[in-house]
This record gives sequence, C-alpha cells and structure tokens, in this order.
Amino acid sequence: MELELMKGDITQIHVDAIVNAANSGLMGGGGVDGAIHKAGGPEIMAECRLIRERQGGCPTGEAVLTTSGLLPAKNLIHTVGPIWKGGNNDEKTKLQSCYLNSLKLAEEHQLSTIAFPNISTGVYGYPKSEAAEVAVNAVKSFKSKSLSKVIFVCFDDENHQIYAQLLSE
Ligand code: AR6
Repeated sequence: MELELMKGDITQIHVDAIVNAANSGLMGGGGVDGAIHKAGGPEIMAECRLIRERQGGCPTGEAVLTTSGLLPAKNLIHTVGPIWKGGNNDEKTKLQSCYLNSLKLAEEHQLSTIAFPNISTGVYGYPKSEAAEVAVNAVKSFKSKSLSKVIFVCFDDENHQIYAQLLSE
C-alpha cells in the first residue's frame, strides 16, 4: 500500500472513498463533517438517518459506508473518533479502530484508494502529534488486499508538518 500526504480540502479528492470524522449520532456538525455534508448534498444525511433508525448510529471507533452524494469521491465512510479526555480513557485504541475499521470496510467493498482526514484532532481535541502517530502506525499495520493507496489529507499547517515528518522517517 502506498501512503501519500496531501494538504487541503478532503471534499475535493477523487478517490474510491473519503473518510468523514463524524459523531456517533451521524447528525452532521462542523469541521470536516460540515464540509462533507455541505459539498455532498442532502442525500448523505438521508442515508445517515436510515442508519440511525436501523442501528442507532455509529459507536466510537466503528465505521459505516454511505453514498457520497455530489462529492467526487465514489463512496463515503463515516467513522467516529474518540473525544480526548486526557489519554487514559482508551482514546488510543479507539482512534486506531477508526483507521482499521475504515480500511476494513473499504476492503469489503473492494475499494483501492482511500483518503483520511486527521480524525479527532479538531473539536474532539486529540493532540495532533499523538493522533498522527496512531494514524500512520495503524495504516502501516493493515494487511491490504484491494487497497493500493491511502492518502492522509491535512487541512491545517500543523498537521501537515507533523505528517510530513512522520512519513519521511
Ligand atoms: N478537509 C480535510 N480536513 C478538514 C476539513 C476539510 N474540509 N475541515 C476540517 N478539517 P474536526 P473531530 C480537519 O473538528 O475532531 C464535527 O462537528 C481539521 O483541521 O472536523 O474528529 C463532527 O460532527 C482537523 O484536523 O473533527 C463531530 O461532532 C480534522 O479535520 C466532531 O466535529 C478533524 O477536525 C468530530 O471532531
């Protein structure tokens, strides 16, 4: 699997799936979640509502796949990152699960390219360096079959610098 770094808006990326940093109610919100729903249109929320009715949403660390609506990406995977509460509340394991379960779901749909935002590093307050290390290690540990490329999409300069350093090591 090739690992790539990009800076910018994940809603504009042409891949088989982009990943959303959602909340467990799949209710939409700010940050990357808000940007994805805005760019992708109401079809995405309609499918989130069906998932909510069927299974009550998406627990922290898990992932669900929906239509990507008007986005250039072919599919949309919603995962729910942990809220940072100091680091002793299973935050690391839950963040690892976000990446691993999203990759697993992509493989189940035979996808070959996927792009991740920096899950939990915005409103959810996960320290950026620690989150980047978890993300890169989780992706590197994943034994892929269909997936050939994983793109880390950083929106802010700080995350971009952290990932550039990590991926060059
Ligand atoms: N493209 C790529 N990355 C982005 C974009 C974008 N368009 N916009 C922001 N980011 P956050 P969280 C980066 O807060 O911490 C929502 O309200 C941003 O710089 O979006 O997991 C949900 O509904 C940051 O590094 O997600 C949840 O309630 C990263 O995305 C809650 O926030 C994640 O920041 C989830 O919080």
